[in-house]
Amino acid sequence: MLFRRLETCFLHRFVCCRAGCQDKEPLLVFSPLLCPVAWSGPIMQFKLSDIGEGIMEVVVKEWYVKEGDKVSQFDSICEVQSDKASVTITSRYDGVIRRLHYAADDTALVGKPLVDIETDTGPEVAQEEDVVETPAMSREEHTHQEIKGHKTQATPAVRRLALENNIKLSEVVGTGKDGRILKEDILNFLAKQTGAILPPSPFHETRESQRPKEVQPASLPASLPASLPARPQPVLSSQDVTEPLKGFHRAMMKTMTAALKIPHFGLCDEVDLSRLAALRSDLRGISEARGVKLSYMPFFIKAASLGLLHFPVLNASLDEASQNITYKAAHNIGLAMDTSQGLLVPNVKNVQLLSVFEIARELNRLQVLGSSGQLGTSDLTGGTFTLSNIGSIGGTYAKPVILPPEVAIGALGKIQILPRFDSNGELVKAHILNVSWSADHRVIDGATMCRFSNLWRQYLENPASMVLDLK
Ligand code: CAO
Repeated sequence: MLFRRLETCFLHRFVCCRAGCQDKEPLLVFSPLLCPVAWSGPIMQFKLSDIGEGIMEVVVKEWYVKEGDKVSQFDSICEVQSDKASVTITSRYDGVIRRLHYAADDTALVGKPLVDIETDTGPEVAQEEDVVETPAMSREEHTHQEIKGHKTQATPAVRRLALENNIKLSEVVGTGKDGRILKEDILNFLAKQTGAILPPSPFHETRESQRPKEVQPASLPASLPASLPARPQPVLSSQDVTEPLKGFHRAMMKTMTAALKIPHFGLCDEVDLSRLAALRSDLRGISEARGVKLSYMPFFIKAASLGLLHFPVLNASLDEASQNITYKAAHNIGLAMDTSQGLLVPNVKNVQLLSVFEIARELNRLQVLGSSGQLGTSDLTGGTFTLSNIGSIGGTYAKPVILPPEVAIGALGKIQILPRFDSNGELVKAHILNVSWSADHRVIDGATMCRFSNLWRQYLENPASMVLDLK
């Protein structure tokens, strides 16, 4: 919207709430972009820039500022949520917030103004064009959008340190109050990436009671979610409630509607995990001493990857439009995760190159991020095959739905101790797991799915055999 200066003088009587202005009558819709009464700097319209993944709109989850607030560069302004992930928008400018273009829960459009900031650049008078022209989206602007699940709390200095080291704050777990990211967290993150041993930290912005944690792997299991969320509170309502689907729910609707077009082939089997249960209990202590919690999942994931080496068609992606199938080199194995934000499917990248221990470590990291709503886009995209361990919640059987463009998925039920006959015909207590596979029947036939399942089962029933095939 264009305002000429004179028009603005007139308008400001109705809309101006700037300090020093005589007329405080708030608020029509528009701020006094060129109010001459307390002029201090040009007002920049900050557009919501392209956040990739073809996302065109987001929901404004929360504003961290209100009109009239002072902000500095890199201060968090708001959190928006797309159907893929959450993004925290940070300020590009030092200045004062003059207008929020949306209320919380509104849908904001990529490319449209999000917030107006009166910048601190002195008394220079902005040209009209400067006021109304939004700066072109630039690479720099992308640095003001961080993908994560909730507000990232960090000081500008910490943000700058992250930026300088090319670290996404969304991937750093904050150890400060309320998950605040400290300089030590950035340094620890860097150290883990580079294998460096940290010097004693020169930074002391930490509260005394919140001494930075040293990089001790053994501290990781303690930060893992103790258990999955308990029973939700009962809701007794006197009337129906209708609300729009937003964020991840909207994504789920879109993905699952697309999945419905896929002709699913289903195959179920049971796996005797008795030997794996014994092996895991042997390895658990060793793994925990090295700072990593070892559940069954890393074995399930590694066995799947070993199987996929023999059946690459199951680790493929299908492009319906071009009728092409792409056999993926990387085994980026997704795992359905029950998180604070609902069902998400982060993936462990390049499982074909990882040991069981490395998979467990990565899984621990994803669980910590998932439980604090901090899974980032890189964790949530690029999956090539999925496992859904519903058994950790308690279900015995499930019918998994393929996550397009992937072509196969497995659902794992609850491991139960059940009576079975061993090879000598003796009745034994066996650790039984039910698995249900779904495959895209347009490209995968039942025999292939069944052979893969057999191989996966063999690896898990004789876990020592995995050692032979590990790289
Ligand atoms: N049967 C019995 N016990 C199981 C189990 C199973 N299938 N899977 C896990 N467990 C056990 C683990 O071994 C662990 O016990 P210990 O502490 O004795 O080792 C305990 O349950 C908790 O495990 P966990 O959930 O922390 O870790 P995990 O690696 O097994 O699973 C994850 C990780 C992310 C898959 C799981 O936490 C989760 O979110 N599951 C829900 C998945 C889901 O929602 N699926 C449905 C998708 S479709 O809507």
